[in-house]
Amino acid sequence: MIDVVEASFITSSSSKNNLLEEGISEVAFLGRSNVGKSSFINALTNKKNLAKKSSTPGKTRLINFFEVVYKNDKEKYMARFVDLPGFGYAKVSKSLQEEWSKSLTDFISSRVSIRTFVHLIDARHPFQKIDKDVREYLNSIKREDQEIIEIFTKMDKLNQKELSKLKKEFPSAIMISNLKRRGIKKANEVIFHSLFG
Ligand SMILES: Nc1nc2c(ncn2[C@@H]2O[C@H](COP(=O)(O)OP(=O)(O)O)[C@@H](O)[C@H]2O)c(=O)[nH]1
Ligand SMILES: [Mg+2]
Repeated sequence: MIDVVEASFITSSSSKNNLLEEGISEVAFLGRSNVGKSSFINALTNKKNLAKKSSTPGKTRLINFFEVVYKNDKEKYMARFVDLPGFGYAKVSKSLQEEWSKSLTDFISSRVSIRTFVHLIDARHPFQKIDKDVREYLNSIKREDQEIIEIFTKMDKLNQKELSKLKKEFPSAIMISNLKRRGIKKANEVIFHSLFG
């Protein structure tokens, strides 16, 4: 049994300046604005307001770092959650290149401490171009020691038929609902295992 027993905000920074020093294994969370990224970080850590649910204007381009302590039967494990700026807010989805600054892609591709990419996708819109671009981008930069985990959010918004269709299309994906707290335990375990084996 894996649990998050402690979680706290460390700092915000741009992708260029005042970056937190490397060292502790990190999970980088990415997804379109409004996909449920903040809610998911709160659900995983069992804290209502750790990641601000509605993004503060002006702060949305910042990277937020959180310290997280996992515990299993016997040991504690330190990790960090890295909340990356959301993308695809504009109605017309721009390309990743336009959305993400060079400094952000530099950060994502060069940060040694990132062990796991968690790519969040809205279960109601699984085939958006921007998510396809993110999938391709992550696969192109992924190192041997890194893992990509795709997680579909807002599964409570799908009916049984839509759910089974999604599961057929993405057999290995994890489905969650922050609202109903479905799939959160499983997600925590998969993320923990990607970090610590
Ligand atoms: N129905 C439903 N709504 C959700 C879920 N997760 C988040 N939301 C809602 O979606 C909106 C955006 O959530 P937020 O966590 O701020 O998304 P972010 O922009 O990706 O950080 C908020 O109104 C949340 O309450 C979910 O699993 N199910
Ligand atoms: Mg957010």
